[in-house]
Amino acid sequence: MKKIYFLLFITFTCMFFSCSSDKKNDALIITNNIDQMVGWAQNPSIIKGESHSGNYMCKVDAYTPYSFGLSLSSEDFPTKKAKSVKASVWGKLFNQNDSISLVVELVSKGQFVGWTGIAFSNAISNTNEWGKVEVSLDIPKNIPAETFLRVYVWSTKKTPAYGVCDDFEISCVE
Ligand SMILES: [Ca+2]
Repeated sequence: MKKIYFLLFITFTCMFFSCSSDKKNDALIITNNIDQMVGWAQNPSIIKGESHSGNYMCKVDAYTPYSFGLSLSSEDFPTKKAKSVKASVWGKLFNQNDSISLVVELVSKGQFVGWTGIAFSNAISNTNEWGKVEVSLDIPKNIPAETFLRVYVWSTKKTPAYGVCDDFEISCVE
């Protein structure tokens, strides 16, 4: 049931990610600084504090394991042309052992078409400092219709793990 709530939630909230098209490289670039969400979406992941940009960011912890995230239909991103998806987010850990990851996945009718994740602890050198977390996922050829691209931050274990993130950027590379 939690998974269903999560899917409904990100389906709704993904509308608020900003999309732009880089005509020079013909790449789709999607960004979200979380501040643009304030007043538009109520989400337990969004908190006010010492964010990377503006005043707002997302948290993940044992009670809110999934951050605010992107869920974009294949109709709205260039799956036929794109060879890979690059995603980045600025993250902060308060305990280097906490298991928090940036995840990029392609899902069609409940089945994973592609999945990758990178642990914050592998990308951020120092606790209590912002660091850029980046990951890339190759897009398989001939992916099924009704595939969704999802990007989110995940507190991967049920043990208490607290981290924050801000300023998502997702691009489809042709
Ligand atoms: Ca922000």
